[in-house]
Amino acid sequence: MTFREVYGGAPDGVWAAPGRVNLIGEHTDYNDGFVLPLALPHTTRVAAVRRNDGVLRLHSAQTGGAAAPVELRLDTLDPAGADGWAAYPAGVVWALREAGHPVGGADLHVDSTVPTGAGLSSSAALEVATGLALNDLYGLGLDPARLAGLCRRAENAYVGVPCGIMDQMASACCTEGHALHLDTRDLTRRQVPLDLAAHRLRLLVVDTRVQHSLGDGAYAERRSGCEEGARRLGVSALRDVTVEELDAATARLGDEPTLRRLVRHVVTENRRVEETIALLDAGDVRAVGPVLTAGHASLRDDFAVSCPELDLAVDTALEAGALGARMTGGGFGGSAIVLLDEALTAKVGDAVTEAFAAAGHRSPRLFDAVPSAGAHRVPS
Ligand code: GAF
Repeated sequence: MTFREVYGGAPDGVWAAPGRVNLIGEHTDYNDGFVLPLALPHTTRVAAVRRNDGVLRLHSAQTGGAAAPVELRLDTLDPAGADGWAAYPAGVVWALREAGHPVGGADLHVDSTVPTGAGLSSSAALEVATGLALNDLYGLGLDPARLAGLCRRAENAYVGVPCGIMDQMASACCTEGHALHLDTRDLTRRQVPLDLAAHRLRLLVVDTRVQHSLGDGAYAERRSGCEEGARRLGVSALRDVTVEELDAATARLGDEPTLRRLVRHVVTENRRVEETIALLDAGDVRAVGPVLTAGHASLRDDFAVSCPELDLAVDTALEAGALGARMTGGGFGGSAIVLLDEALTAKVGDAVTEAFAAAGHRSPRLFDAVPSAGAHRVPS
């Protein structure tokens, strides 16, 4: 159903926010580290109308044709009652109001092409599109980074998922043709040109269709392990440990193999982001491949967030000639990315699809990650 079919009128506007893949820098954002995501062409669109009676109505084209919108009163919004997809936009309204922004109600209609549960930030896309719509409708004047921060707060405190800031910042701040180099400690950022076509390269996304969820405890466990590691090493975050200090640092963790591995992943992953940036700045995009693959090995062996389907996608792509491959996002399912010569696209894609069939896995979904625009108002 469209906005008009649900609410019986035209929206004041339509706002779009993209999903993302992360090129490198995984599980570094809640350690004050570096990340390098890019926005996908897939977006979540929020059509919205302002209302001033303290009522929030929410409807999604993805919820199987339910005719009636979810209706909530703003003065009763409460994290304890958050449930289902509506918790994300409701959480954004809650976070804006908690921060003192005068949001008085809205009718929202959501439609999305971002695959859900695929580790491609469909949640952040929904939050950021909602936040941008309210920012414009109520003239709040929030810049993209502040908006991303409030969307993250919605996810942490209202929905109850302890994510870092990468996904909301990627959705809000990426630009077409670039990856976003973000320092998650102070949110300084730089747009890094990523012209794959000029190098006859492609970045393929392999959605394994193993549903990934950050809410089931394994993500929170990794996060608190990292915080424990930082505490024991006497630093405010693992970002403060360098690769040169790593051996001494892990030795100090003593007989704690799990903690040592978590620390090693984060410290080496921050270095891999720096290496990738240096290669991109030097125009040596092909050389990024092995850095991605090393990142996958670290997530698989040290951080233990991969799964058989992600490993199969990565290994098969590399055997078929890809330059590099890794899981992307939080892990435990979701998607892998593959950097490859554009001439090898069909060969690598077919090899992965066949390997999944042979292993008895669901058929993966494959598509191109073209560095796309961040959140914006859709011209009417
Ligand atoms: C998920 C989280 F939402 C991000 O904050 C980040 O931690 C990522 O997993 C892992 O890099 O996407």
